[in-house]
Amino acid sequence: MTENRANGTAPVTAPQHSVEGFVKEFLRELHFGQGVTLARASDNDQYLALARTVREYLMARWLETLRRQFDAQAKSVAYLSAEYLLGRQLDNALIATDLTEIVEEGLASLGIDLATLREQEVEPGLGNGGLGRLAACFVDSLATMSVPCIGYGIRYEYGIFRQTFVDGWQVEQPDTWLSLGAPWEFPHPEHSVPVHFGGHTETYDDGGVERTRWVPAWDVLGVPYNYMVPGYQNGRVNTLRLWSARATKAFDLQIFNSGEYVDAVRAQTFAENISKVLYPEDSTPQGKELRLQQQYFFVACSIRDFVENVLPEDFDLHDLPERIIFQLNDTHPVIAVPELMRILVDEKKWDWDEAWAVTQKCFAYTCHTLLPEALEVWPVELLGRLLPRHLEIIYRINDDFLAEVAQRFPGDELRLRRMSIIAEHPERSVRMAYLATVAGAKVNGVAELHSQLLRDKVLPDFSEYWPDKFTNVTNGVTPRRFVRLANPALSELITDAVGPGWVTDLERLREMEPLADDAEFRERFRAVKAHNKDRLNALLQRRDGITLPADAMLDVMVKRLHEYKRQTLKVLHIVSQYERIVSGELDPTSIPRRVFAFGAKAAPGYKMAKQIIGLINHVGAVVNTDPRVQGALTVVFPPNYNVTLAETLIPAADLSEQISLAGKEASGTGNMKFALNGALTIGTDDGANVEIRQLVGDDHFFLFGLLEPQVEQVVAAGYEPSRYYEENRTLRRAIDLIASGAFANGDRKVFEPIVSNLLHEDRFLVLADFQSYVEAQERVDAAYLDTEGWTRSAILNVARSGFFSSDRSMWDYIDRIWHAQPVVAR
Ligand code: NBX
Repeated sequence: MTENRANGTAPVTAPQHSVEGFVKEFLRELHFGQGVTLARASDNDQYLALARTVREYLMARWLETLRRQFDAQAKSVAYLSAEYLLGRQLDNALIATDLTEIVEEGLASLGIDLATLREQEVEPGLGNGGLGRLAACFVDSLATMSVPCIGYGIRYEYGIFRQTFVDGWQVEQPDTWLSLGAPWEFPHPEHSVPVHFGGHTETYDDGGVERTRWVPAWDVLGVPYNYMVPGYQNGRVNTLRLWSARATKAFDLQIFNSGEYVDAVRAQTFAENISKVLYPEDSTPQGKELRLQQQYFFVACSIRDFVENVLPEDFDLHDLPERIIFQLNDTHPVIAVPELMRILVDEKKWDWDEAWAVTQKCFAYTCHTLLPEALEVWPVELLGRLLPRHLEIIYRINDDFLAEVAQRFPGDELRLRRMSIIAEHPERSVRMAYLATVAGAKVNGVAELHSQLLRDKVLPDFSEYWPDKFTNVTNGVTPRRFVRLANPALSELITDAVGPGWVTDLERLREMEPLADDAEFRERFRAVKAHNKDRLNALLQRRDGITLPADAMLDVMVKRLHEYKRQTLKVLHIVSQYERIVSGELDPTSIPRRVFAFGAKAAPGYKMAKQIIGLINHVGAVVNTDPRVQGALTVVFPPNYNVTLAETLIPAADLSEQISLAGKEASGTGNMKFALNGALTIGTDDGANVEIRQLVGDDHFFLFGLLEPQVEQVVAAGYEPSRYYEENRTLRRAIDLIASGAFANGDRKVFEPIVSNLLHEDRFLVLADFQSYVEAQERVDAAYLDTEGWTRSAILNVARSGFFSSDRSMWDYIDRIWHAQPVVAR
């Protein structure tokens, strides 16, 4: 090591962990970082200076973590995910460093309110929903568990769109999260990585060996932006490395030299488009060329980065499986498989079999869906045009694989066709889930039921072929963000009950169980809920001008808008309650007052989903203002549901709606967040609901609906939704009311597509489950009237949900898939 570098190991120290220490650093950042005096500083100046100050407290830990991990030569997890739905960074950094009180006091001494600065931060919404949020929870847990992990992804300039409503209909606005400054990121343009596209392949003679090389047509640069992933009060900070696309110099100059200045600039824009925007479809991939460019772009950068910058210089790549596991978050990064093969075979000049043996040990694949239309396929034509060498490699992988299958199942042509990575119809394309399954050392689903269905329904031939490859890891959520940060009042109550250790050892919540029978504790628990409702009310008033009625049950359904999730079922229930009230059948004073809260973004091109949003808002406009309802039913739909809103909404909820058709929701993770915050669930036997119900107990969960095998039977028997309409009077009246135009100023056409879809198609059996849902809602009403009983159930939900910590998920991945280790001190 050079003298210079040795000097570089001198300790980096954090600012003093005290009010004075903080204030001094904060003012320094304000003066020298922002270039303003306190007297003239805007809220944004103050926020940026605060963020940079907090960053300083993390810096020494970050550098130390890197040093330790390098010294330990430990196995790292490289989490490859096209999405990270991070949420705001400031509060998370404050709890990780235990600085909240110091900062609050220090700012107050300068006449600044921390809460105001908090509101300045625009959350990085670099994901669509569950899959992206899961990635964020996982990197949080690994940092907290001191497990070496690099999260790799894309630094989208525009994250998930900002949703607004115009007359109740969704209108999308660009998410300009970077526009007021990005204090949490560390760009490293000096570590940029070139990524190539297009062109052709050719063979050449390499000293008697015939080899292939790729002659690409164009390239871009990937610029890494590092983000801190602080562990919770453990001195660790892991790294999230997101790639941003820049035009390469060569690319510029070539055109520039020809005097075409404008074209050169345009070309630059073209290259930079790659990381411009997150695709907002969360379940029906659009097969767009730019999306495939995004996928290859970030995995090519990530593999190159790991091999060249993270591993020591003289590292023997034959030992790669001892140092890395690339976890594929769904199929989005699976092009990494042929990329690693290309590096080993074409660049390092290894034998194919030697390369394949290593590659197969370096990847594992997590599937997040059961919907056939959500399984990614890329047309061969497109893949071959963009990545010709990768397509050849995929063909070779497929040929070798099918030859193996043919040996084990001689003459079974149909099986070969079913298992081929290449589909022939409707057009020749690459099935990315099959490629991931063939290449991955392990394949996992995200809840017990999902993993079972994945084996039995989605990949049955593969699970027969490799029974040991398939495993389950039930999802989890980070208790730091979703309890400690989002619900300070409950956190205090829990800490009083079981001590502070629960934040990193969530099974400790069990120790609260006996307190469910303690009347005083229940009283305190209710006070926490009431406080959280006040907090939500204040936020919604400020944010959207929405006022919640006092003393109402808060019934919440927040998640992406999708037909399989069945927001429509909840709307039908609301409409039917409304209809029964106005027709005199139901006395509104006989049921608990309820607020029905929705939060959901629809993919911009998903017409039916947007219709459903319109319906919810229009039903709300009528129900909320009809005096006959006497305030018994209130519908609220704050726009732009995101992580930040979730953090205030979920802790206030009494009832959690998890009502997908059985066999369609892979896991769900919102369901876990609600249970951990003391909401009771009304839900189907789907995804992780199954495990939630098993853990919290039947008496504390409102189950309804067909079970997965029954769904299959109903569908196989030829499902006719109109029969349910004809036979169920309550249902018929609700649908008729919608069809009558009652929620569209008498215009029958507006919601006709929804009505006709329900009556004639109803792919997700909304009508079949309606009666069962209504009955479960009646049980909810009755249970809510028993205040003490309800509180008891809510406390037991919290106490028994420790299993759903993402720390536990991470231990399961380590145990079943990764075989990595925490790097412990010294
Ligand atoms: O992943 C979700 C599932 O629907 C949930 O059941 C599950 O809990 C969660 C985490 O495992 N899937 C999801 O969020 N998918 C996407 O967001 C998505 C995004 C882009 C895309 C396909 C799916 N092309």
